[in-house]
Amino acid sequence: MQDNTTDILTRELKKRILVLDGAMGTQIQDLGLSEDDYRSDRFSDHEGQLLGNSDLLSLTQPKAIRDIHLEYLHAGSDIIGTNTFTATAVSQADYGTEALCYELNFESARIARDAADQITRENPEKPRFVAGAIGPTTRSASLSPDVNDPGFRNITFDDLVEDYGTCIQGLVDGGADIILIETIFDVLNCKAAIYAAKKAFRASGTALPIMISGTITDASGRLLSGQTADAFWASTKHANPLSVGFNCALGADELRPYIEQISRTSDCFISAYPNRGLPNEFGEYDETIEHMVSAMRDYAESGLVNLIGGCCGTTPNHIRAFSELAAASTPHARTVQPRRSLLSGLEPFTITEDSLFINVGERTNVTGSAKFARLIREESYEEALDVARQQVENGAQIIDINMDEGMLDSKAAMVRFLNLIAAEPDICRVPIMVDSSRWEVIEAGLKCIQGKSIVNSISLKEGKASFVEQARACLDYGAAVIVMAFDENGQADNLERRQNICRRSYDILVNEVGFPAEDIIFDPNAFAIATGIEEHNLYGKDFIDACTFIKKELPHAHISGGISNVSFSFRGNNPVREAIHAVFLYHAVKAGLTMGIVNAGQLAIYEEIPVALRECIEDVIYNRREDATESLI
Ligand code: THG
Repeated sequence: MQDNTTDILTRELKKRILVLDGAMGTQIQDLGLSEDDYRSDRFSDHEGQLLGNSDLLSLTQPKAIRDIHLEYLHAGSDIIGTNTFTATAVSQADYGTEALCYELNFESARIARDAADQITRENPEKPRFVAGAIGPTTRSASLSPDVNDPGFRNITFDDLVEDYGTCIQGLVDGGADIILIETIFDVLNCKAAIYAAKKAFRASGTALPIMISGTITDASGRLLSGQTADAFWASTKHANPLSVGFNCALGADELRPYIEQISRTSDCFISAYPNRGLPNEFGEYDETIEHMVSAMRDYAESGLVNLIGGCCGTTPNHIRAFSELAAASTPHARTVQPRRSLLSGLEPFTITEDSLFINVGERTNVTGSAKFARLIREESYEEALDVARQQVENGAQIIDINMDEGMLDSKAAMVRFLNLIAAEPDICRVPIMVDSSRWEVIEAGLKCIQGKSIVNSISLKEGKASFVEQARACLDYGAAVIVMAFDENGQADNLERRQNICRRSYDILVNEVGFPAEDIIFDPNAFAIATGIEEHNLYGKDFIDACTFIKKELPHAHISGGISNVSFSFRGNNPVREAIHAVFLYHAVKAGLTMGIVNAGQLAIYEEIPVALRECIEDVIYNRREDATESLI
């Protein structure tokens, strides 16, 4: 039944523009209900006010809610949203009704289901659907409510997953056809909802389509948490949503550029259900229906949308007008996107097959920088943030963060630092690479980041089962992965093992886990060269040859390496180290290296390195002479 509904929905969406409903709040207000009406018999003894808890009406005034749904259905809504916008425990706690969460969602879905089914029976040619609405809550997982403590949070990802999980289960059990995550102002909250939905779908064996709708509340064109429309798409694409779009906010006129933007970058159906303009000083909406309809007509005529509806202030009359408009318009044709990795901080970052070399800043690593290690140990987080900021200023397009040190509580340090970074737009505009050899540290980090990050790293080190489990988790959190050439027998240290492990990892990820190949970044182990140990003589050449192999044999995957590792035996001699990095990069990039973890401020240029030195380094890298290392020294 459920799969069938999804098929029908998709078919309808290809054919025509579907109409959502309008505001529930405005309709409820018009009823002029009293405190006693909100309570009914069931909550007559409840302590504290219940007036204003509109989702509670699904339990106490179910007929009123059903009638509002019917009005919208009669006006032409194809999809109605459940009366559950604030039916999370976080929001219900304001009324002391948080224990009702499951029931509120279940009953609200049931009421909407009944109403939709009744109207579908009357006219089976126009099937009606129920979208289970998930609101943003009043709390924000990536913003601090305390201006004096930007790293503070009053809600965590885990809290939200649990809360949303209950809501989603109620909506699914009550008969919703779709999960609609709406009015998203903090994309980390949305990612928690996506995570909860995937978990709930797996547990119940029913996967409903997901619709995602953000809200852009200011003229800078960003969500409240700072992301642009494209970054928002990059961060939520892993939900594989049926639709993405925007609702609420400034009204149809102001929303248009962002709808246009996301219709170009995403590859799913596009939704738009704006407010009826901006409210006046009394909180009322004055914008005329004609005005809103003419703005929406422009959306439709420009081929931008597949789903239209109204948010705050809109009424069944709006929906009636939108239905006429929809019937006379052609739907947006989903944009076909090239295969590419879409990452994000506050801004999007795209990796394609022809991307130029990408700098990943290495300095925010307690094992790679004595200074950064000291700052973290001493809890000098302000200065530690400066290290990150300098990396970005010096050209790092992604920053690697590593807190793996025995003396540290790595998990706590990772969480603290990432929460602080989230308050620094000049740092968190770039994507983050969460670097740890401990999965629990990586997972704690992913729960703090609203953007699409890179996990550094996973591998077959502990066997296939945990590799698969971690890869699946990356899909649930929405992260790309670095896969190290490492298996049950250890780290690959020759070309053949590098090739075999990368291929085996790729096959498992792509064929068994369903991981998008463009979100896989192989690291074929950049080891120190010129160490004087004979077994190390091919380390440089094997890495480069492994790049050639990956590029050719493992389609769409990308390649990374820890470049400063290569020069480790020249520690203390920075000019030579930098020359080695430049020469090594020059050849590795030619062989297909996509990105390198580097000291972003200190990259020398191949052509500027004295020829004699350059040749010495090339002799070492390619193991061209017996005395290569000696002559370099
Ligand atoms: N692959 C992947 N991730 C990685 C690595 C890799 N993460 C960590 C590391 N290797 C890459 N990062 C660094 C960071 C710093 C240095 C080397 C690699 C480094 N630091 C100087 C030193 O130790 O001599 C500077 C010391 C200081 O400033 O105190 O060389 O390979 N996936």
